[in-house]
Amino acid sequence: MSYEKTYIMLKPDAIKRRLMGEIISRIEKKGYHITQAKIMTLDETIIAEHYSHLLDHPFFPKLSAFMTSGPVFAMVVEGENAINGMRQMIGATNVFEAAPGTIRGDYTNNVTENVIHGSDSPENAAIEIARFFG
Ligand code: IDP
Ligand code: MG
Repeated sequence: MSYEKTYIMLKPDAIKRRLMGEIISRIEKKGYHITQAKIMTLDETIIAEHYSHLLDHPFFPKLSAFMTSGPVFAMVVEGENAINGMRQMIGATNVFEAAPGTIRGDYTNNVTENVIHGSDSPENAAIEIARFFG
């Protein structure tokens, strides 16, 4: 176990549905620290970078349109095992397999509009924190 920083982003659906407070509260109650945060609107260029592993998928244009459709809430979340711990809290990418009690399991039934992003590895956490917080 090690003390880690991860990049967490509440997606435009979370902001539109006014779920920010509830989700931030769940992160805090777990014991993590939110050490940086900002609301921003992303453009297609940064989404193509952030989701470069998905550029060739047929759903990419829909994903990009969604992610640029309104503001996101970006955070650096810190704590013991924060990277994997947040992924556990977020739940599966396939929302139909996201367990009840996870954020996706509790708040969405839509494969694209799935409320929240969390870094999937220490390497990507460092890249994503640098990408969005400089
Ligand atoms: P993750 O968000 O759980 O890390 P990724 O595979 O990195 O999953 O996918 C990034 C985002 O792309 C997902 O969170 C979701 O918004 C969207 N996405 C992933 N797979 C699909 C799909 O099959 N159809 C539509 N959108 C998808
Ligand atoms: Mg991912």
